[in-house]
Amino acid sequence: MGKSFLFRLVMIGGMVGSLTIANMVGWGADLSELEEASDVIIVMKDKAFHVIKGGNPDPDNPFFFMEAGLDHIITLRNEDTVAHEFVSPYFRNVEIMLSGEATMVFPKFAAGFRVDPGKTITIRFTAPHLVDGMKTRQDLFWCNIHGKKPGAKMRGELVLTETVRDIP
Ligand SMILES: [Cu+2]
Repeated sequence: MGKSFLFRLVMIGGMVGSLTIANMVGWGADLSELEEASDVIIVMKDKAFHVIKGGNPDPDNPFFFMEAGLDHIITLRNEDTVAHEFVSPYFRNVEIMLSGEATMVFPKFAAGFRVDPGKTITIRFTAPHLVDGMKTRQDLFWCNIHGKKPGAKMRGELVLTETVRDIP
């Protein structure tokens, strides 16, 4: 695999309010290396999210964990024949670096990525700190095409926990 990536970032719905997704550059590593370095890997298949690393693999109840204040790498792989999205209110105020080919999407109160069939992307960001006294923070993530309605399959939860690992 080469070291160059195609970046196709398209703003849909316009930039709104406090959105600070920025600094979207590749960071020079191979996508497969990035996948290996990922603490969370999510496969989108059969119109469901399969969290195969870093969370619950059950597509009926997908969730994954992140630690507050630490760097995280998430790989998203679309193995379906239709495009899927990965959006969350969580990403509205997080600065994200993207590797791979995706379309940025900004549905109401959320932000995220649309990944075409057969494509893989990797995103890297620093998880925010928890507000004082909070042990965890939970946010929904969903596919805004197939998981918009409560009860739909393409909906899951992102769980931000207290920092457990040492910060170097
Ligand atoms: Cu979808």
